Amino acid sequence: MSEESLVLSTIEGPIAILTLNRPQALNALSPALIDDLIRHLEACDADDTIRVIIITGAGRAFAAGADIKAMANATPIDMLTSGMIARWARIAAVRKPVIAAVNGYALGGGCELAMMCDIIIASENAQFGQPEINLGIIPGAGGTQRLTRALGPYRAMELILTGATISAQEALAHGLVCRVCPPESLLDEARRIAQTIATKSPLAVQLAKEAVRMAAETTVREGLAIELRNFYLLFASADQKEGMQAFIEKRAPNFSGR
Ligand code: CO8
Repeated sequence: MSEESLVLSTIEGPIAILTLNRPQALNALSPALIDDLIRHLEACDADDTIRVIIITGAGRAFAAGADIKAMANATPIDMLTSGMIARWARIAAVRKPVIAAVNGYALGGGCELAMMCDIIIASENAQFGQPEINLGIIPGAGGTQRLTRALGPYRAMELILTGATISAQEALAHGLVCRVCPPESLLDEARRIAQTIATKSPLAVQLAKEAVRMAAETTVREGLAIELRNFYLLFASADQKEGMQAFIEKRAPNFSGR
């Protein structure tokens, strides 16, 4: 683990903890940081020993957005050709479950990054928002869609048009966040959730993630079709046989990932 890295990676058995590490810039998501994050995420996704990924931020922010200084003089063509959109799509394409442990500001691209994760937990001092309107732009990495699904159209519209932020408690009330805890116990809480997921069949976890994602990304009819396909598919796995046999034999299952 190098202290200079823009993303620090700690492996704890089946859990990888990735820490955004530009605290002096509130973890603003520069192209280099995003590239480093993608490199780590894709390495974790390819590593069979890792079951769950946690993303958090060093210092007082999760991430205060895309790097404004890096974008300030960009032309539309720069934005198009920089590969920025493709980069963000690679974050959302990770197959393993990703938990965002939001330790402070999650603004703009930082809020969008959290919403690309599968589970969001927050410390009591976390703040969520899409303040792009204050910069003369709008969210570009999914904020108008994912925040609207999480908060409902009226509260999301208010936040996106005014640039206001919401607290961890309000995010909890809306279901954007599933748990709020004191800052000092945030990572332990994320680890607890990750450990529980890590005991399940990784195949079932991956196919469940895909099916749940469909609920937000497609129609109910298409989502139901994916759910059914994945449900049937799991009956081809050794883990399904093991899970059901273990239940019948009143013992804990031993999932192999096959
Ligand atoms: N980009 C670059 N630098 C930042 C950013 C950022 N988003 N946020 C904070 N910083 C830097 C500050 O410039 C400052 O650096 P320096 O010390 O060199 O001046 C340092 O971090 C500390 O920040 P502050 O002094 O401002 O700290 P405060 O505690 O006073 O304020 C805030 C904290 C309220 C979080 C404030 O920093 C802020 O408003 N930050 C900007 C938030 C924002 O507007 N975010 C949205 C950015 S745009 C975006 O995310 C679009 C995503 C689009 C993706 C599209 C892909 C296709």
